[in-house]
Amino acid sequence: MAEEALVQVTQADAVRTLTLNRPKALNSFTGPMHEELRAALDAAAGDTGVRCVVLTGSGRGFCAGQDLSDPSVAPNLESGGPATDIGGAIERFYKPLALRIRSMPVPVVAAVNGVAAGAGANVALGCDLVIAARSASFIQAFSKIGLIPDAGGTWLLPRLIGRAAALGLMLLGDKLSAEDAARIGLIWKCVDDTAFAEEVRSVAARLAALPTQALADTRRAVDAAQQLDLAQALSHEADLQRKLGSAHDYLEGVAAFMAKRPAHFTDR
Ligand code: T3D
Repeated sequence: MAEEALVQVTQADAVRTLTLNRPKALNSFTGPMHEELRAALDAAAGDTGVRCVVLTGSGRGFCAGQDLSDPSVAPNLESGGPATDIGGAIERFYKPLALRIRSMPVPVVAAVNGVAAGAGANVALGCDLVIAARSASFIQAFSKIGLIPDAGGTWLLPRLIGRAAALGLMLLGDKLSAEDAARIGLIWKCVDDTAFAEEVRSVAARLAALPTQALADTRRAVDAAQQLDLAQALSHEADLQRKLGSAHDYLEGVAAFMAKRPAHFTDR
């Protein structure tokens, strides 16, 4: 019998959903799951029929971060010996994953269906929109096991919620409810569990119908602006706008506005 995929891939219209699928271990990351996720993201990036990606988890969790029982990263509890090179695992898996998500040519929605802990939380927070079910939660679990936040956490959290709140969450490692995550601006939205699937479907469909290149360039401009002064950011905006201004979607957007009809965006 074929082994079950560690990342399930489904498609509805132009929305591709990638579902982390190790529910018994709360979808925590192993090397093979990383490999499947990377391949699935690359495939979505290269498929012009995909205009939005949704990342979610199967079962009751979104992702509990690194699988701590994975011998390739766990310390040797019996001998008390050190772990293998954890930094190597980050360079090999988490860094490329965080950068892949951030450079996708389409918007990426994290649909956080349950607990998101450790690197699982930061992978979600690196997505463009984070929608969480009310029963979901976010935990910067790293300090509890003697590590620092990784998968981009130290970069993302201060930018999302400021240094004070970021350090509070990261040093104490407390569980943050989805409702509080939305209240402090860590995520886009918290929705009731009963409305969660429909909200994710509807937002993803809306994103898929919008001008894809402009959405990806909006993310690019926002990220670049973190490192630029105002004059540089204005120039970067001009460069991106120049490129978008000669694309089909701009022509279509303006034509649709003038004709008072819905726009049909197709650039990818
Ligand atoms: O190492 C490197 O490569 C560096 C990279 C590090 C990145 C990281 O992500 S470090 C942080 C790793 N994650 C954690 O420390 C979180 C560990 N998990 C938890 O604290 C809790 O499971 C949760 C708070 C997330 C959920 O708690 P709860 O009570 O709802 O569920 P549970 O009973 O703890 O977990 C359910 C099962 O999932 C359980 O297995 P069992 O007993 O039913 O067979 C548990 O062991 C398993 N599980 C949960 N998280 C992990 C895990 N198994 C392996 N690794 C996990 N991270």
